[in-house]
Amino acid sequence: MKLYVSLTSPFARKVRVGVAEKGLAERIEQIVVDPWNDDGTLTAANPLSQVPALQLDDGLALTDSNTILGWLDRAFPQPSLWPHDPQARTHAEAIAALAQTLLEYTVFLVIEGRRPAETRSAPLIERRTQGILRGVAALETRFHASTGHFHADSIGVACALAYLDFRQPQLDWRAQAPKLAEWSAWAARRASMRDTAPPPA
Ligand SMILES: N[C@@H](CCC(=O)N[C@@H](CS)C(=O)NCC(=O)O)C(=O)O
Repeated sequence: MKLYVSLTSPFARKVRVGVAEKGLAERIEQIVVDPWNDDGTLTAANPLSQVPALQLDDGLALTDSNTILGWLDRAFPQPSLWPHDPQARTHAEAIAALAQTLLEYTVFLVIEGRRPAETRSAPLIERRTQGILRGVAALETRFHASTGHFHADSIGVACALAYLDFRQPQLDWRAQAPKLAEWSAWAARRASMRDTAPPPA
């Protein structure tokens, strides 16, 4: 199996963390590509030129971090990325979805920030920024910040907060989320998170 990643993509990081948590590092070859400047390596697996993409041994390529994590959990059920209890699972899925949209909003700010200043949409930047801050505030009260496991919701939240620190360090999310700040410091020390931290810019 081949996993196409970039070392700065938070979506790819979610999958890399999942691979590490499941102890699959030896079974999945990770290929580092630049989705914005691809020589055809990535588009052969993912015609949409996005990471992460997982090429299975039978040739089928899976795209999208959640689809890939879902497949990994079915193909290698232990340790599970989700709680067994249906109610707990629904809650975890709600949190994972919040974290995913937080990531999407943050990536939007990064992409918008790379455009010439006069072409940026100030209202949309403001809308996404406020959305991020409300999303973090919601996680502060809704996320069951456990240190007893590292399920897919935890992976998503940890990657989303770390990506905010990486790309939007001026956004002081910790001021409104002290519990999350403490948990995020714990998550950052986990081997799977330490080993997938983006390289210094
Ligand atoms: N929904 C996808 C999003 C993947 C995504 O947007 N990846 C970015 C890297 S952070 C990418 O490859 N961007 C290149 C592009 O959109 O052209 C997921 O969860 O995996």
